[in-house]
Amino acid sequence: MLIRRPADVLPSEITPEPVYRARRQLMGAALATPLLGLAGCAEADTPAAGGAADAATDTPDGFRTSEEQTRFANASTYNNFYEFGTGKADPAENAHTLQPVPWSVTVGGAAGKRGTFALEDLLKDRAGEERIYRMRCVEAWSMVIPWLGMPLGTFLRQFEPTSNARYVRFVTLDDPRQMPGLRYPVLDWPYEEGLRIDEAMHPLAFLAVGMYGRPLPNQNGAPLRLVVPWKYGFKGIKSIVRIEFTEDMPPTSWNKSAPREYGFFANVNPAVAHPRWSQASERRIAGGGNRIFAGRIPTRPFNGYAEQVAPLYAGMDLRKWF
Ligand SMILES: Nc1nc2c(c(=O)[nH]1)N[C@H]1C(S)=C(S)[C@@H](COP(=O)(O)O)O[C@H]1N2
Ligand SMILES: [Mo]
Repeated sequence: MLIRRPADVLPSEITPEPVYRARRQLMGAALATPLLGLAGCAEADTPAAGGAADAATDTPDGFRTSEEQTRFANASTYNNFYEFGTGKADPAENAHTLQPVPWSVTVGGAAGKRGTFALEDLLKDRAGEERIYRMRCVEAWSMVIPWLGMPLGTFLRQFEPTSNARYVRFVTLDDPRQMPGLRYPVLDWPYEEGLRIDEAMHPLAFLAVGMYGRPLPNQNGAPLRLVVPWKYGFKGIKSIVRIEFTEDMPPTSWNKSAPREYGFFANVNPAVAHPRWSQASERRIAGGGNRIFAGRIPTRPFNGYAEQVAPLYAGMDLRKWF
């Protein structure tokens, strides 16, 4: 397949050259061959003409939407990554201090294989995939992003979780030398998130190492970040250093910070308003021109992935378990 590189920003402009080259090698080892062999993904090169969300379709598995994609230039400069500041432009400006190579991930808890692993080794023999997902932030803006990576379940199963593994906990890097925002008590650092094990094993749950055919920019969560397209964006924890299989529901940063506003499940639900704003619609960031917001569109239950994921929540009161 051919992944077209957006012409407006060169990867070498957003990442210092040596870091970029090292990451390119990592990506090459992990992803180049399988991605080159991947068939049937021409849509990545040609977003639907007009790009109107209502004219667009998803593949039946939800793996790819034909909705107009957010430009790389916007997806990599309008970010939430509080470890680098709370302004939308702060992460792109400050995340150059993050060192995503080399990187290791520590795995613990209810699993047969625990320990600290070099990310390079964990990715070496994995097939890469591209997923084109909607991303809906709880702040009511949204993007469409082509991710590169692997299903979360595929990645997690290599650690042989036991039957006691009912949840998975993820933790972000906690290094003030690399993350200037950690000096400010905005959240109870490190950032942490979690999923129920069946959510984590769902085919739509994804671990990204790249986007738009290139390694993840630091500000988007290099070198490894979670993507859970049917949940609000804050579940998509960035720059993961620790994964733990647990018996109990793990604490999550935003829930600890404002339990009335942010729940553990955080499934996108237009019918349940945030205490301070409606979730019924969203501002889509897509297309070109000077306007970064393409317009307001209705928000869909489970962010448009209800067909795939609603069975995970059968019998649950989605208003109570927000
Ligand atoms: N470690 C960490 N992960 C994080 C955040 C953060 O502040 N720190 N912000 C979250 C929020 S609120 C959103 S909407 C997405 C934004 O991802 P993007 O900047 O790549 O679009 O990252 C999520 N992951
Ligand atoms: Mo968000």
